[in-house]
Amino acid sequence: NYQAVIFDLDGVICHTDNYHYQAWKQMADREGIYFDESINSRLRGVSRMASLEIILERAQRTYTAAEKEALAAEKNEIYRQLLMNMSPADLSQDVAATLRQLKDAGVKIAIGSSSRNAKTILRQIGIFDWFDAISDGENITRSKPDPEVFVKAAGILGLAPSACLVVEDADAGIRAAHDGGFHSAGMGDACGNDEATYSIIAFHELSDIVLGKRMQNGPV
Ligand code: G16
Ligand code: MG
Repeated sequence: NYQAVIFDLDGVICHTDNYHYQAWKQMADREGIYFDESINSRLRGVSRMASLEIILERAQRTYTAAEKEALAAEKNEIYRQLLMNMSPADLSQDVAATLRQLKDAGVKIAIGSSSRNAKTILRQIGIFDWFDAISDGENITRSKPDPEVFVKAAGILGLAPSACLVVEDADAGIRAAHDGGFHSAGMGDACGNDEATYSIIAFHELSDIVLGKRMQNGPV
């Protein structure tokens, strides 16, 4: 059994990929840089500045550090405007019911996200105060696949990594969990990741895993 579950945010608790895409796309179009959905999928779980570097691989010229800061800020302004469209309707029944079930069973729940906008998103969808710990882009110096964001979440909970399960949709997040000594459940893009302890299709599968009713995948 696990004493806590640390959830990635984007792609796990809710879906903001399309907003990230629209915001980066506006910035890229203005700069005349080619950008599409397939490049966007490489940005999953990656920090803002690292995402910008991936987008600039297609740029026709080099950008100074100050110009990069300005582009990232421009994208974030557009993104934050789009986030204002989010509401409790963006929280699925499956996620809401599972979180409640875990809390009712006495399992602690935490967020481990690369995003500096994590708290805004949690407030928009109405679950900010459900969590026992929030570790996000604001309190880390190294982005996933570095385990820092999850190690800090476990630290706030006062638990060892071995007592926590990490839930992730990105390969970088599964690697971070693995390297930090956490068991993990991979979903979405990370569903087939063989470094993950479990693979899940539906969120409610977490109840059985956390409450000790389900076996691990093969050796990891
Ligand atoms: C999320 C997204 C990434 C995004 C990153 C930083 O990570 O998956 O695409 O680049 O946050 O976001 P922001 O620009 O808001 O700081 P996660 O870890 O929640 O999946
Ligand atoms: Mg994610």
